[in-house]
Amino acid sequence: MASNNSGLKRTESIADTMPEALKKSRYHMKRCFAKYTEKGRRTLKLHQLMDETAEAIDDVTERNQVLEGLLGYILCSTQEAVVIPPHVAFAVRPNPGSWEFVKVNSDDLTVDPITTTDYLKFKEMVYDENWAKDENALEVDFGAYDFSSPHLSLASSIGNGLNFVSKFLTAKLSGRRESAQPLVDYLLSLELQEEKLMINDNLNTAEKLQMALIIAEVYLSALPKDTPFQTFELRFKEWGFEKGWGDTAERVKETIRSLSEVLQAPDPINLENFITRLPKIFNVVIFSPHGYFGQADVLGLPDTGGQVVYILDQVKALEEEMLLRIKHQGLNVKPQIIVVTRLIPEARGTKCNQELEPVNGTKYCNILRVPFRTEKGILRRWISRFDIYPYLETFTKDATAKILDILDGKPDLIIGNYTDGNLVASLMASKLGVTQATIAHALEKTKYEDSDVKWRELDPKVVRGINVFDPKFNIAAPGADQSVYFPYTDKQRRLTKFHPQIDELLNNKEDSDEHIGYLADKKKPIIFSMARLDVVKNLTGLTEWYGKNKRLRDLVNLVIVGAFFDPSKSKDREETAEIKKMHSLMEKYQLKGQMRWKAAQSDRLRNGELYRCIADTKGAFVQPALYEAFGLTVIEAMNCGWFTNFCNQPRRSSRDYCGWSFRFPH
Ligand code: UDP
Ligand code: LCN
Repeated sequence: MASNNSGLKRTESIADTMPEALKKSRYHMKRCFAKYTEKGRRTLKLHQLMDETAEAIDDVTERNQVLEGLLGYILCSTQEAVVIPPHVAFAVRPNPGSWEFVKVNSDDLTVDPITTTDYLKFKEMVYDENWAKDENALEVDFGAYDFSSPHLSLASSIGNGLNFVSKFLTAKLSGRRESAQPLVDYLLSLELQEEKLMINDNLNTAEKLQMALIIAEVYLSALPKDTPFQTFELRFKEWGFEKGWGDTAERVKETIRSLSEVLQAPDPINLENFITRLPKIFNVVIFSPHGYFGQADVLGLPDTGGQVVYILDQVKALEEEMLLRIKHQGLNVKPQIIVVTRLIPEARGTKCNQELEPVNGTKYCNILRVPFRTEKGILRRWISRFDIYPYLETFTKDATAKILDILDGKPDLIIGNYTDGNLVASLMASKLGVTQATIAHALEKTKYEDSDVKWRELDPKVVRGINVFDPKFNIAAPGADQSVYFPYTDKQRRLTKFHPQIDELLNNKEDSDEHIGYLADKKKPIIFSMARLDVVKNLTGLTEWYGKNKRLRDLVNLVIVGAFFDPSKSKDREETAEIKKMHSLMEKYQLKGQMRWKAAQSDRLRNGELYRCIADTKGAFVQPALYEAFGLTVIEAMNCGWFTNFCNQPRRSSRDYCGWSFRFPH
């Protein structure tokens, strides 16, 4: 399709160019729009638009001709369309973070540009006309939070906020002493347990600081590189310097040089370097209130997926980095990271009823569990993450008191995960006046179809969401533990002790509580997927796709890992329905002999080896999620084998299928 050959110049809008494009293919477009509108009011997703376009222009050559130019580009960039005959409104996202809305009249193919608000109103008309027309209806617009700080402008810069901020600050510093005063004040504010760091009040102006830096650098040049900071600490103090510059003469000199250059002739790389070296963060709080947050026996329980794995890995990596930085800063302090979650008294054999639990593989990190409480007392059982919101304010208060007690003061950074974690993090951060970081890996809007119009069930109406061009956004992609997820070709490291169990897991023919189905022809490559059994994860979609495709069934086997088999054992509404659906698909397509469905697996080391054993069969890992077709399994699979992906392609004929696949070498 025509994304590289759109004929659309950067300065042209879709509303400007679409009328001409429609005119050129008027005959076919009339047929297409008649098709889109024939079923009356509804919303259409991209794959539906494409399917209906294909039905309306059934000659492939003619269809390709029409779709090769601008119209193909517009259709491919359409995220959804809303039909209220005779009109069809398109929400088009030509580039990340850039949206255009147009309304086409299917009778005469005229095109009108419309605003976001009008588009949302139009969409709401499909679901609730009274609400859409109500002038007093609640309208939430996050645009109001979009402060006047400068924003990125290029789509390619999205997620590189730090880089942008460094450039912006560099321009602000501009080498003039008076412009550097905010930086001096910031350095003066740094302290650890009420002891000053970096500089004291003797160096309270840029001029004094600059002079002292020159003297210090000359002094350090005469010392052996590995001279410990303590050797010249007193001399430094007299000049106005405190701890934090480095652990050796060499490192202190580097930091000093870096700041001298920032003050003299600022450049973004030096500035970022200098800021990275500053001793700022010693105690961190990470919120993940919902779910069973534990280190054992929680995978497969509701609301515990990548997030638990991700946070535990993140905590280990963060501690390692903090310890290294603190050492390099020449400080002697133990950093603390506290992961805060809810305490569940009825913990079903997990440790989720334990208040404090050290994080395995770390020195100073703990999980702190605080119960959900109302005036009636403590909530004893697990509840779905959709139902926890009424408890969060009290939870924040209780958690804040505990944290202040454990840390003996405020944390330096509060991190929120997921919507609930970020809500709690915001409440606590604004109460304590501490910086908040948001991990925006999964915000619910993108996970639930049409959640903006199903607001009665899900959320209030939202006009503009976050502005991805805000420099506060930085992409820090999650990774996978390389000691667990390493390439299948790394023969020396392969965990062969798991091979008998994996063989049993894949090949035992008897159905049991643990597995259903078997693989009659073991020589075939395996298509593999592993996830919780949520609707969004779409493991049932993959199964159906496989079941329907005779050629694929002849060529490869399917192995699915996820959930329990007995729907009555699941406490999660959605999971129960998916388990039932999986059973019925296996029955409907008679998949036994070609498909193996194995209950959720919680042994990470064995799972790593499982990915590699699938790679041995020259199979593929598939992530078939309907939305958010990313996640840790994708990264784990990538680490275990060679891969290709075909994500970002529009969903086409297979209605349920979209996602990533990782093909291991052939
Ligand atoms: N996982 C597992 N056993 C299972 C299903 C999943 O160990 O039966 C692990 C998987 O290896 C990954 C995590 O759970 O580490 C799922 O993370 P992902 O980001 O893919 O999905 P999420 O559940 O967070 O949406
Ligand atoms: C949230 C999700 O939904 C997963 O897809 C991610 O793997 C997880 O967070 C960690 O980033």
